[in-house]
Amino acid sequence: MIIVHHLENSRSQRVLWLLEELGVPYEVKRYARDPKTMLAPPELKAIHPLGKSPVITDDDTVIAESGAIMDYLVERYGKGRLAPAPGTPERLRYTYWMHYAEGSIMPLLVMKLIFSRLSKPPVPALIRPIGGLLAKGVHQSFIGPNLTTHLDFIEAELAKQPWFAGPALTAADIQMSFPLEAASARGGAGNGYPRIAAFLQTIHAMPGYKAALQKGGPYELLS
Ligand SMILES: N[C@@H](CCC(=O)N[C@@H](CS)C(=O)NCC(=O)O)C(=O)O
Repeated sequence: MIIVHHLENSRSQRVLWLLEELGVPYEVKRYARDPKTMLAPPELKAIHPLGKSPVITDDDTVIAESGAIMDYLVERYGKGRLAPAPGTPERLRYTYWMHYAEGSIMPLLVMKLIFSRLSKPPVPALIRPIGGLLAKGVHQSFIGPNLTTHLDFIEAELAKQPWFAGPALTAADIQMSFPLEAASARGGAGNGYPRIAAFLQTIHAMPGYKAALQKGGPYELLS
């Protein structure tokens, strides 16, 4: 039996969506974030030493890291679904986006989130103005321009085909759903990105996506 160790309001939501699309039975073990720090609870470290989510167990096998989890599930349970055939240009695009999501765009979005918190509790009130100035500087000089470059790139790619790897939904779209949702929640993907907005609207209406939301419980992205 597959168990998804699911941290609330997190990247692991997309693992539930993939499992719904694959139609594989699974169990969800839900973990709450620390309300002050928003970090994962220590219990997750008992599953994998990094204590992050997602992490899944499939009987005795423990798999961490979203991309590795996606690859494992598609290879083991996909029966050829949700991934383009090996050796095709679509497969190369699939591999690219599967890695890009966590390797390129998520670090920027995590930085955006962390810097935005420098001017809010639990940072002591006295230090918040300095934190705010620091955050503004880093945003203007690094995070903002880089995010714009990335979102412009994604918008242009979605103009070429409806899904990231080609004409049909694949696990790469499921992997990319989280950074796009995070960008949208963190104010990075506003009105200037109609194709990204349409992509999000399309996936949010999909039965598998909705079923995953039911399984995972309330889902509200940190912003
Ligand atoms: N690249 C990793 C990132 C894992 C990660 O940072 N997960 C976040 C959830 S969105 C987490 O566990 N945060 C809580 C914490 O750092 O304590 C993946 O995709 O699996």
